[in-house]
Amino acid sequence: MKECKIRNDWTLDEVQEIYTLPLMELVFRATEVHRSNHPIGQIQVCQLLSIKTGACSEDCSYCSQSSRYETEVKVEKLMPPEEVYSLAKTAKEAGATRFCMGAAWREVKDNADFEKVLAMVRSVRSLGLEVCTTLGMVDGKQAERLKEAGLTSYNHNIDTSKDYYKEVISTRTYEDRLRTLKNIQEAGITICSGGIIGMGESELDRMKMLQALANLEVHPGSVPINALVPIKGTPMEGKPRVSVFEMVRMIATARILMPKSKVRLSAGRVLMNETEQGLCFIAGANSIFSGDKLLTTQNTALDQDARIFQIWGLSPMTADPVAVEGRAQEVFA
Ligand code: SAM
Ligand code: DTB
Ligand code: SF4
Repeated sequence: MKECKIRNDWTLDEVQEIYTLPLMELVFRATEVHRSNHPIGQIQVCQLLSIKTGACSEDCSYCSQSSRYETEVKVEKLMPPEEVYSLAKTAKEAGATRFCMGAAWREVKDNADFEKVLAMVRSVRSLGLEVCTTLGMVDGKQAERLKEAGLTSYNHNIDTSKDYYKEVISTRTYEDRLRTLKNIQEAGITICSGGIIGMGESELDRMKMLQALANLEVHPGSVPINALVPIKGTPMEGKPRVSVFEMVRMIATARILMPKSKVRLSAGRVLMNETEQGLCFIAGANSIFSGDKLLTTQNTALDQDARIFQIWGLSPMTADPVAVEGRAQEVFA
C-alpha cells in the first residue's frame, strides 16, 4: 500500500486548490488516498446515545438542547449507568464497535454525575467496545480520569471556522474548544473532531475549518462531518438543506487532508438515499453513527443501513485492537 505522508502544515491556498477541484477529480483523488490508507469497504459503526438530554446553558444556535431556545426536546437527567450498560450491550450485538455517549453539558464538573460517567466508561469498555464521550469542556485532570477509566476517544467539534464561530455560539470561544482538544490529547486519548455545514457559513469558512483540523499537531482519529439538522425553535430552523454534493466535497477534502483519520458521515444521513450515501463512501467516508436516533433527532434506521451495506458490499470495521487495549495514542503516533 502506498502510504501518504501525514502533514499538518496545510496552507489555505493548498486546501482551496483541493476543495475547488472539479468534483469528479476531487472524488477520484480522495478514493486513491482512501485506498492507500484504509481497507476499502470497511465502515466503522458507532452507536450514539444521549445520556443527559436538554437544558444546556450554552447558546449553540444549531442545537435542540440549548435552554435558550424553545424546542421540542424533552429534558432528561443523567441516565443510570446500568441502563447505559444494557444499551451498549444491545448496540454491540447489533454490530457497533464504538459506543459514544453525549451529554448536554457546557463542561464537566467534578461531581457525582462525572463519577457516574466514569462508571459508564468502565462498563462499556469492559464489553470490548471502543468508548467515546462528548461532555463539553474538560480540564487536564478530568481528561486523565477519563483516560484511566478506559476512554478511547473524545468528541469535541470545532464546528466551523474561527471567523464564523462567533456567529454560531457566544457562550464559549474557539480557543476554549481547542484547549479541551489539547487536554484530551495530552491525556493520551484520541480526539474525534469535525463540524457542521449548512449553518450559513461560506465555502471559505468550510475550507478554514478543514484546514484547522488538518493542522492540529496530531490529526483527529475521526472527523465527523455533519449536515445541519435544522431544529424548530432554534435560530437555524429555516436554513436550507445541505446538498449531497456539498457533503461529498467536504468528505473528499477531509479524506485528502487527513489520510489516516476516519471520516464520519454524521448528521444528515437520514435525508440521503442509498445512492447518495454510497457517493459519500466513495469520497472517503468510512464511519457512521448507527441506531434509530442520533442525540435528539432521527437517524437512518438499522434495516436501511443493512440494505446500504448490502448494496455497496460494505462490512462493519472491527474494534481497533490497540484502542481497546487502552493504547489509543499509539494508533496515530
Ligand atoms: N455538549 C457537548 C458539546 O457541545 O460538545 C456534546 C454534545 S453536542 C450536541 C455534539 C455536537 O453535535 C456539536 O458540537 C455539533 O457539532 C453536533 N450537532 C448538534 N446539533 C446538531 C444539529 N442540529 N445538526 C448537526 N449537528 C449538530
Ligand atoms: C457529532 O459530530 N455529531 C453527533 C455527535 N458528534 C455527538 C451529534 C449529531 C447531533 C444531531 C442533532 C441531534 O440529534 O440532536
Ligand atoms: Fe449544549 Fe453541546 Fe448543544 Fe451546545 S451543542 S447547546 S454545548 S449540548
